[in-house]
Amino acid sequence: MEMKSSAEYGSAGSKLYVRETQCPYCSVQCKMTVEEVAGPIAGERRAMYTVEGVPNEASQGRLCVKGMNAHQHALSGQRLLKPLIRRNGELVPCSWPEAIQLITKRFASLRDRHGADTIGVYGGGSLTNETAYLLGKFARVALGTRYIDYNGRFCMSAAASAGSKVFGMDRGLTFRLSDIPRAQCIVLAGTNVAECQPTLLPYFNQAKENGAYIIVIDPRKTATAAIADLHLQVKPGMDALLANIMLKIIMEAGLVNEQFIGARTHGYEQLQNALSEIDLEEAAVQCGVDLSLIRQAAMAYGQAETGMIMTARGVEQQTDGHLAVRHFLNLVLATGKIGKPGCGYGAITGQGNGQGGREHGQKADQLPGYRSIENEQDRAYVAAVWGVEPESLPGKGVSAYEMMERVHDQEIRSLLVMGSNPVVSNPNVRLVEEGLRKLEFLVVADMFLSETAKMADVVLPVTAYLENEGTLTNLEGRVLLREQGRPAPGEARHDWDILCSIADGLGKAPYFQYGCAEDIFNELRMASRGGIADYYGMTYERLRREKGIYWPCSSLEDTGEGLLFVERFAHDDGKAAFTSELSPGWQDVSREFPLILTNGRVLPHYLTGVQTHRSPTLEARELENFVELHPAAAARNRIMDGEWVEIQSVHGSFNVRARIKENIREDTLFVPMHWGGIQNVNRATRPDLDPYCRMPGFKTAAVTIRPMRLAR
Ligand SMILES: Nc1nc2c(c(=O)[nH]1)N[C@H]1C(S)=C(S)[C@@H](COP(=O)(O)OP(=O)(O)OC[C@H]3O[C@@H](n4cnc5c(=O)[nH]c(N)nc54)[C@H](O)[C@@H]3O)O[C@H]1N2
Ligand SMILES: Nc1nc2c(c(=O)[nH]1)N[C@H]1C(S)=C(S)[C@@H](COP(=O)(O)OP(=O)(O)OC[C@H]3O[C@@H](n4cnc5c(=O)[nH]c(N)nc54)[C@H](O)[C@@H]3O)O[C@H]1N2
Ligand code: SF4
Ligand SMILES: [Mo]
Repeated sequence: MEMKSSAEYGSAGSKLYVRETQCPYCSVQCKMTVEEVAGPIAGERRAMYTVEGVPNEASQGRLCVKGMNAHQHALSGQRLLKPLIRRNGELVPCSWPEAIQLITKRFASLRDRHGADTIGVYGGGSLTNETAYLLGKFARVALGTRYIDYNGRFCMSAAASAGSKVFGMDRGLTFRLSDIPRAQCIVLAGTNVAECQPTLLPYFNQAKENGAYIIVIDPRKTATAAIADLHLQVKPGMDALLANIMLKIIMEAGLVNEQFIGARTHGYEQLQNALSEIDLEEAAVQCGVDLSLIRQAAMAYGQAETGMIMTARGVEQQTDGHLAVRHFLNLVLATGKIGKPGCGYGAITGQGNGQGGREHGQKADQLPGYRSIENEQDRAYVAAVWGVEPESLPGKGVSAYEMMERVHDQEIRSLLVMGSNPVVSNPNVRLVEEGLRKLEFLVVADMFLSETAKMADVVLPVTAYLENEGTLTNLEGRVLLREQGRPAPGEARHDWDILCSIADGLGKAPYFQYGCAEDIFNELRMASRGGIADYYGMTYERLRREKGIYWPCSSLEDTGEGLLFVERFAHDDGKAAFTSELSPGWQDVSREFPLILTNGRVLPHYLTGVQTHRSPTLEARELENFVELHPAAAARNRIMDGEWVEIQSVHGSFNVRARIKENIREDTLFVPMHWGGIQNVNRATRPDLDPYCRMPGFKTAAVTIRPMRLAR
């Protein structure tokens, strides 16, 4: 593997000077420089760094506190620098050849004894497109297993499947970020942009300055709700119904766009019939929102000349997440607010490569370019690119949580985890932990000894965002090249390089011959060519020069599409599909478990916190987990501000500190997801999945709460 010499990293001699990199965290993918301004002082380990935003189309030079401090984890003394292997119950350092030999021996033996499907692969949305692509190829070609899925199942699956069904294509935003200020009405449903994509907030403020009316739908008055003209404090899990109410009001007010509906959609009549059954008053009570407020929202969106609807995990991480998104898309289609400037739908993607990560084959049913592993033509095309027989490609596997169920049932006996911390981030983690303990062989590739890595038989140290090269696709569908900024520390290796070594050990070297990430990208271009997510027209050289290109991009001359669906949708007939199937809702609370537990994020931490807990500046902002609860709920449950509480569902319990706040509904508790162990909210989330996309119902669980001082 070739590394640049240190001199090329900047003019500051041995000091760290990364001319341009990209934030490793969220989907905006802000560009930045990192510079060491003072080296470690004798006797002290600390050095000082400045981080500056570099203008790119999305972030326009802004950074949030996470991006500004991301280098702290990458440069942390806790980085894994050597492979680790379990001996006599302890993880101890070993050499790379030893680690790779053991992995290939165990994988080969499992495959030969029990079949390739006893080995599972579990990826992540932080991986570059190159690694995500290679992981999919590795599972199908090197291992021959059907079992591969990734953490994006918990993130993007509801919106992705809804977009595919309704539009025939799934891309986070159907518009450019720069179109946001042109919208006259913006609906932000279950998305807390202010904390989760902070550098996007100025786009919304700009829209506000231009006179836009902003509606936020969230059970809490979040920092995002603070910029809204109207806040609908919906009961968790009721978004699908809320969207139906809004549409029925719009229909009754005659604000639908008949011309658009006739020319560009189908299924409207069935939808009208379905909605006729909804009683507005009753439905509003079920949603926990005054009908007059919903009416105000519906009229504002319906009457506006231009408008956008955006959803994120609040709407999507539900057992009806797929339908909930489709019902918001009904609103978009019925008013014809798509395919023109200032209009459209956006699923705000989550992880740095939440978008690209779902396009190139780490999903159970997918091949690169958004091709389907169940479609004969798609299989034949990709098999030809890979130089294998189509019949040799396995069929589709199962979703991330279902893989964990199969691990628990010992149908899957070995797992390779790359870029995820599933023992913290899965729902119902008690089952996941039990399952992982039963594995015969667990391999984890990570920068740190995460909670999952601690359980592994082999841990492989990987390079961080400053050290590897590759492309990532931001929430707009814009592909960005992140260049290598510094050499790998210790013996850390690139994810893709590790996959090639294991493939080599399994006798599949001829299919895994790459000298650098760019070689993999060039193969990805071919594999995605002609697919929905077509990257064929992009090259590293173009990405460098043009600073990012939207997909689809089918030729070297193609400049990519920023604004989608201007003339036609991506289905064969060019039309978009309305949805008339109403949501069954969720099981709701009970007398025994009377409160609704929802969850999500806070500004300074990222996902399971493996990275941000290792950044002193970020960690100092939130040291421990907490539950946000309303004063009335606190009083009813005899809870004082700041005290430790236990929250329990039928699936399990966890302990956190109480934070009493007026900003949340009385019937709802909110707990961040950034802590593992006893503070992990996922000890109480439920295993139920959306039947369409297998998204877990993270955002609703029926629970009780009580102070620890009253614990039995
Ligand atoms: N600081 C920070 N930023 C992040 C991340 C992070 O961990 N930390 N993670 C990144 C990733 S991977 C993702 S997926 C995104 C997630 O970005 P978001 O989806 O915006 O984040 P969440 O906090 O999970 O949920 C958003 C909001 O949904 C609300 N909510 C909860 N239940 C419901 C409901 O039933 N209906 C409605 N309408 N709203 C509900 C919550 O109160 C919360 O304010 O953020 C990305 N950015
Ligand atoms: N209750 C609840 N649970 C949730 C959610 C929620 O809202 N509520 N959100 C869900 C969502 S949207 C998501 S995206 C998931 C995320 O859940 P996880 O997949 O567990 O996410 P991370 O905490 O980012 O874990 C990523 C791991 O990969 C490592 N890593 C980072 N970059 C790389 C890399 O380039 N290569 C390798 N090999 N490793 C790397 C990190 O150090 C870390 O250990 O959580 C889901 N779980
Ligand atoms: S976390 Fe997101 S908004 Fe913040 S700097 Fe990183 S990419 Fe930008
Ligand atoms: Mo996510």
